[in-house]
Amino acid sequence: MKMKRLVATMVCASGAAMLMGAPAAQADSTILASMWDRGKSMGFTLSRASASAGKITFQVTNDSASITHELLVSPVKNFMNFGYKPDAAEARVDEGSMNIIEETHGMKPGTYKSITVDLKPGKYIIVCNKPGHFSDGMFLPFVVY
Ligand SMILES: [Cu+2]
Repeated sequence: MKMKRLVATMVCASGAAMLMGAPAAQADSTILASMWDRGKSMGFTLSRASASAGKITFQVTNDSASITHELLVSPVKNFMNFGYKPDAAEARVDEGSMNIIEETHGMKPGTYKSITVDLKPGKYIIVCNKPGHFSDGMFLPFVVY
């Protein structure tokens, strides 16, 4: 438990560093998304945690050395309760409960994919729904203004 909290803090710190280091000329509608895992922890690092409404491009890289990940964009009403239903047999979220807007599908380690979505203002969750990955914390909030 203590370990998990430490990892979450480290992820936030690296996310903030990336925000400060983002080139000024980069359009705010382009999000660089890294999918990673280290030992038992895994997650996303996004270049921005929010964007203006409209067309938003996620440039997704799987930076894992050995694990296939995916990026799903899912709208939620509330960051404290996503309203997701579990698919216990598959150890993941029941995708029928996620209102998925777009997804990369499984990406092998070292691969890159770009997806563009047209998002209205609201709250979204960026999720990897490979078995066990959501429960291991592989999701992040994303806000559209
Ligand atoms: Cu994953």
